[in-house]
Amino acid sequence: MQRRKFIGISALTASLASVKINSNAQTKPAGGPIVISTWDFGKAANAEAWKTLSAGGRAVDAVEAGVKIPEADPNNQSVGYGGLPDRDGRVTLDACIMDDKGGCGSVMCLEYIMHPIAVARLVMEKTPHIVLVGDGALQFALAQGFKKQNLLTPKSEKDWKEWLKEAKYKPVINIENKTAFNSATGSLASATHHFPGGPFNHDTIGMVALDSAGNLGGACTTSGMAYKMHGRVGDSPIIGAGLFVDNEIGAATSTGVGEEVIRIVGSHLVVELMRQGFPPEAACKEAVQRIIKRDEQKARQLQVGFLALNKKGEYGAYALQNGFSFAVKSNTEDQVFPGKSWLS
Ligand code: SD4
Repeated sequence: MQRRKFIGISALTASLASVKINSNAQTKPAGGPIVISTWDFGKAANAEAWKTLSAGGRAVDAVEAGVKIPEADPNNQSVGYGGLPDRDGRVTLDACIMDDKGGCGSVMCLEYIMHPIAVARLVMEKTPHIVLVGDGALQFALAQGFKKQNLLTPKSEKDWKEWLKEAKYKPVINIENKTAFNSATGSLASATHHFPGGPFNHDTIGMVALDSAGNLGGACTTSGMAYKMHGRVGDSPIIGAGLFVDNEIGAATSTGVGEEVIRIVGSHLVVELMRQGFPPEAACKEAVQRIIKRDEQKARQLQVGFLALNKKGEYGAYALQNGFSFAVKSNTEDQVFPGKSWLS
């Protein structure tokens, strides 16, 4: 028994050593309440979530309220209203939510509803199921009183029509321009969201929080990859891929090329690594390394980022490419950080 325990600890120590945690890791003890979310627009979403957390509310309520901000923002072309459509011009949304009791709900390929996260929450709470897709998800949403509306804004329609001229089907996530991260404002210049020949085609909001009662919650919502095939679903609404919450250990979420995240069931992997003793940033880094190991050449061409929070309120992030950013709000912090990455 003793020997087995020793071997277990030695193996863990060795694997942690191989991770080579950067000395200025953003894995700082923060304690709860705390909320973290992907990208610079996470800051406004965190501010909304904070209203619930600072009033002693539940993490699951905070994250739902928080991610509704980018969902309703017509200028955010990657989440909810104003999201870039699929190749057929249809805005199809993916979202999932998890609470501290192992509850989870998800909607995939949902059209016409501005707040897919709220529908996912009701799937969790009002049905015996976890996932509803397409027409079934819409039917459920309408029955719950959600309003049907056109989510394709004139700007997104114009961008799609521009894309149609060449209609190059390249579901490749752009790699942000590393020089454009403004650490003073915590924002990525809009130019980074464009790559030659087209508008940016990603940015999901993934948000995880720890409330003052010490409970975790998480939400993830997106319009997915721009100009995707109709019916394509990424990692974001898949429990364990785009989001995972285990109230004993921690929570994680992801952004980037969903197909790569699904292959490694990324967010679940990050949480399981934290269970083994990895700090959040090291857990994210190890998950990124799984993607690199499978196909290094391919990994050079795409972006995936993970964000994690453990039960102690420590957080960390890691991405394939430079340019990933994440926002943190706690009693002591209200900032956007550039995420560390494999490629600089
Ligand atoms: C997807 N992971 O649909 C999403 C897109 C995304 O940053 O996160 N982009 O694959």
